[in-house]
Amino acid sequence: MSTVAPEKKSKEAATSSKEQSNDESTVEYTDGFHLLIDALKLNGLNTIYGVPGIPITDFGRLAQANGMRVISFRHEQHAGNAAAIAGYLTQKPGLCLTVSAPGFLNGLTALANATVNCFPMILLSGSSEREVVDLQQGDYEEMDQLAIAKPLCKAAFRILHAEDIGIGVARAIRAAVSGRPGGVYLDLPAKLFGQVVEVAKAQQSLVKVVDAAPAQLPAPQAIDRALEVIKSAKRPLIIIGKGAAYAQVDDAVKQFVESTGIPYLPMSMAKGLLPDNHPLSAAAARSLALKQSDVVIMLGARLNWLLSHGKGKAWGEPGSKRFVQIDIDPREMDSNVEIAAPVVGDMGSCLNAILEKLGSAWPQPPEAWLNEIAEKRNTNLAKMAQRLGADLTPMDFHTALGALKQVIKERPDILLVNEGANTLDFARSIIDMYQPRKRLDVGTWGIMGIGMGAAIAAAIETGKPVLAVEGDSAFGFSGMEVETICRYKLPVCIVVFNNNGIYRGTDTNPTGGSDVAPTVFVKDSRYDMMMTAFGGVGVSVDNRDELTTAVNQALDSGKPTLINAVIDENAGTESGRIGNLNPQSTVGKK
Ligand code: ADP
Ligand code: TPW
Ligand code: MG
Repeated sequence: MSTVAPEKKSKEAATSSKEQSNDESTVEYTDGFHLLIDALKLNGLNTIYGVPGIPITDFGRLAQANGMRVISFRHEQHAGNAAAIAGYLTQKPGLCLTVSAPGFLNGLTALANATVNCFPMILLSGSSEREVVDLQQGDYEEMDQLAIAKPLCKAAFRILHAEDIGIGVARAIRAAVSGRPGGVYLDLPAKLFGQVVEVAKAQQSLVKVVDAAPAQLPAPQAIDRALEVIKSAKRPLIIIGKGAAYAQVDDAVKQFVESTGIPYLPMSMAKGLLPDNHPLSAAAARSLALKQSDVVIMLGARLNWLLSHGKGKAWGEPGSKRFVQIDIDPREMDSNVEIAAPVVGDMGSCLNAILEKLGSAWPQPPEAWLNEIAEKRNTNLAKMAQRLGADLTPMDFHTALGALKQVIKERPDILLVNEGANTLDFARSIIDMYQPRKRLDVGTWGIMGIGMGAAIAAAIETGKPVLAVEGDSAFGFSGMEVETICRYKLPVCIVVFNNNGIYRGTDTNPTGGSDVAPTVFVKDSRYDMMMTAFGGVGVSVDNRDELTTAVNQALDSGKPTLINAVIDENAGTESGRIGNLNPQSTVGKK
C-alpha cells in the first residue's frame, strides 16, 4: 500500500516517502490517488492509455511512479481504442484515462465502440464536483458525465469517497468482463483524488476481484437440442465470430470444427482462429456456403448487418435454414431470425459440453456438400491467385496486398491492423491469417479511426511487431498518433494505401468550382514524411518489390515506419464491398 504522511496530503503525495510514513509519531495515511492505483494494480491492471490534464495529471504521474505503464496519447479517442483492443487481447479491462468534459467525450466514442464490439474496457474520467455540476454553476469543463455515459456503455459508476474506490473498481471490472464483455464508465470527481484515508482503513477497503468472469455453463438440454439439429443437417456450416476469438478457447474451437468435419466461415476478426488455409475453411466459397447451407452454427458471432441479418438473398430460400447459436448473452437469441437451438453460456463451457457428447463416431457431413464447397473454393482461389499475380505500377489493391499477404505468411505471429474501405475489404479477403487474435480491424460499426490506437495497444500488450494496413482516409483519423508510436519506440509498420482519397481519387467537382470533390484529398501526398518528422522511418513506394522490401526492413528493425504506398487512384470502388448500403441519388444522373 502506498502511503502519504498527514502533513503532505494530496498533491504532494507523489513525493511521500517511507521515512515520513515510518515516523511512529504520525498515523499513516494514503489518499485517493494512491488508493486508485493500488486498487487497479491489486487486480492486475497495470497499463493505462490516456491523455493528461486537470484533474488527472498527477494521477498519471503517480501511476507511473508506482510502476504502472502510462501511455500518453495525442487524442483520447485513440487512447480509448487502445484500451478496447487491450481488453480484447487480454480479457482484462483495458484502461483509458481522460480529463473532464471534452476529454471525456473524446474517450466516449471509444467506450461506445468497445461496448458495441463486446470488448471489456474501463473509461476512468476526472470530473467536476457534483455540487457544482448539479446546480449547473459553470465549472471548468463542467458536464454531467455519468448521465451522458450511461446509455452508451454497459455500466457507469461514480465514486465520491476514497473509501469506496476498492468497491468502485471491483464493480467496474466485473461489469466489464463478466457475461457479454463491454465498456464501463467510472466517474472520478476531482475532490476524490485528494481525500485522505488512514492506511489501515484504506487497506481494508481494497477488493481483489475473485473470478471476475465466472464460467457460465449451458443447460444439458440445450446441448442435446443443438446436437439434434446439427445431426439432422445435410449442408452444415459453422460461423466463427470474434466472441469465440475473445474467449481464448482456441483448442476447443479447432476440435469442434475438426471432429464434426463441418466447413466454417471466419468473421473478420476471427480469421486465424483456425488458419485460413485450413481444409475446412469455406471463406473462399462464402456466398455459396451461406446460400446453400441448411444448418448454421454460430460461435460467438451475431446475425447483424455483417451477416445480412441472417436473411435475404445472401441466405438463399426463406425458411431454408435452421440456426444453432452459442453465445454468452441470452438476449442475442432470436434477435434477427429464429434460433432453433440456442446454447447460452461461455464459449469454453459450451464447446466442451458439446465435445463430450460428440464422441468419436460423430457422422461427418455428406461428401456432396464438402465437395461442392471445395470445388467453389478452389475455383475462387485460382481466380484470386491470377489477380494477385499481376504486378502493376502504380499498384492496384491486389498488387499491393499480394505483397503483404506474403509478408504475413512468412511472419504469422505479427499483428495486423486494418481499416479503410477498399483497403479493408480487399485486405480481409486477400491476406490469410494463421494465428488467433492477430487481426484487428474496424469491427462491428465499421468505424474509421481505430488504426493507431489498435496498433499501439497491439504492440504494447503483445510485444510483437504490428503491421497496420490503412486507407489514406482511414489513417487520417488517428494519424497524429505516429508521434506516440515514435515516442514509445514501438515496432509498428504503417502502410498507407494512398489512392488520393476516399474510395478513389478521381471524383471531380461538377460545378467546375475551385473546391475539390468531397471524397478527394491533396494528390500525391507524402504520408511517409509524417513519420520522419518524429524520427521514425518514412518510405514512399509505388511497386510490389519496393513495398515488400520496405515492410520487411521495418519488421526486422522494429523501428517505427510509415510506408506511403502509391495506389492507382482509379482502382477502388465506392464504399468498397458495401456499396449496396450506400443510398445514392439518381436525380439528375444519366
Ligand atoms: P463478429 O463481428 O465477429 O461476427 P460479434 O461481435 O458480432 O462477432 O459477436 C460476438 C458475440 O460473442 C457476441 O454476441 C457476444 O455476446 C459473444 N461472446 C463474447 N464473449 C463470449 C464468450 N466468452 N463466450 C460466448 N460468447 C461470447
Ligand atoms: C468514424 C465513413 C467509411 S470508409 C471511409 C470513410 C470516411 C474512408 C475510405 O477511404 P480510405 O479507403 O480509408 O482511403 P480506400 O482504400 O477505399 O480509399 N467516419 C467514421 N467511420 C466511418 N466509417 C466513416 C466516417 C467511411
Ligand atoms: Mg483511400
